[in-house]
Amino acid sequence: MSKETTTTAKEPAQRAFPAEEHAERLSNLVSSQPAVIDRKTGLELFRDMTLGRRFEDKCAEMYYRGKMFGFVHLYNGQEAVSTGVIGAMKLKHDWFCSTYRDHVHALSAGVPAKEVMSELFGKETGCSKGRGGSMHLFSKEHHLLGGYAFIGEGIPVALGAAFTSRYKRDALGDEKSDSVTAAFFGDGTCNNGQFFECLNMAQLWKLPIIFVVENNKWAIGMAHDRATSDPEIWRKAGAFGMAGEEVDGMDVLAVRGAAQRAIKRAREGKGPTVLECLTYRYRGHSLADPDELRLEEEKSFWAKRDPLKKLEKDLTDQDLVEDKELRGIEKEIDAEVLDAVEFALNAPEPSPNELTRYIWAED
Ligand SMILES: Cc1ncc(C[n+]2csc(CCOP(=O)(O)OP(=O)(O)O)c2C)c(N)n1
Ligand SMILES: [Mg+2]
Repeated sequence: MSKETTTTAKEPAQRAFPAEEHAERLSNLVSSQPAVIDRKTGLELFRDMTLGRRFEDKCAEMYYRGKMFGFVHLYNGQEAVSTGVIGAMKLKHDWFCSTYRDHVHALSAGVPAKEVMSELFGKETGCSKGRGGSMHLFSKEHHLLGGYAFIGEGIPVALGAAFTSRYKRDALGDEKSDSVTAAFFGDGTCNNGQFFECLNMAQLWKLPIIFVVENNKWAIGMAHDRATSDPEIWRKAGAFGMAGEEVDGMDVLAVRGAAQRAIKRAREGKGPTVLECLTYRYRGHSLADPDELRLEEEKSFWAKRDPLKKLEKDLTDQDLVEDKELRGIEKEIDAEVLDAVEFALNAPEPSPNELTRYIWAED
């Protein structure tokens, strides 16, 4: 007797546009138990998401004006994931690991906008002292384990941080060691071996880690469901006996609710979670990408689900905030982003005499 399993995934050709699969999944999503928030938290979430959005818009402007060099990958559209997950964690206590699309994760983790902007300008005042640039943001102070240009490269690094947290408590007897690590990466990255190897190790040792998959449907120009055997990435957790959850990644309260469940599980020593957030990037893969592959129909489907507008509606529907408060926050953020640009433009370049500095740790 043999057993057979079947997949429910449809053939890509049956769909009107590649991201239609997301639409089907979103409409079938089992109740995602969104986070319940108070007014203060609502304003913090709005502030963080607005900073993420406006910071990235300013980066695009600076890049096209020739102030920023190299590859720059923006996060517009995905803000609810960074804010939803990092905003539910303890800053400077928990750990975060990013990819080349790292500016907004750094901001959510508390790295000041002027330090992120300076880094993008290659200045000494940048969070990586101007040596990293857009894809390599690090901050020891803010527990940002880095942005990584190679896909999947950060996942084992994040696993190491989660292992350290457990080792300190279980082997070295530090009972206060309960930090959780969030590793962010994309749908395309989940087809790489490191993803599976790390899932195995994390579950074997019940490590306090959340594998946050930002499924934006595309890996550069490759549509997700053309590249993977089962497009529902959260289900792959099941192969390792691990918890997995899918969530509307355009809804910050839904992401926060799911993140809170995963964080609780991790802090209590119950192990890791794969959290798949269904989201979309509004811009091309990088600012060098003319973004000609994706259909207008698909883009407008996602534009209607804008995460900032969704949060604004939730906050005003619940009578938690007034419209003018939100407009006031936007003005403050615009000023903060402009300050960051001024600061970065006027900051010094790293000295050529210090070319090899920071290659090794200094103490
Ligand atoms: C190991 C490795 N292989 C290939 C590449 C080239 N590459 C850069 S981005 C990318 C797509 C990644 O897509 P995804 O993980 O979905 O992240 P997204 O860009 O959508 O945020 C690829 C294949 C790379 N950077 N590293
Ligand atoms: Mg992707």
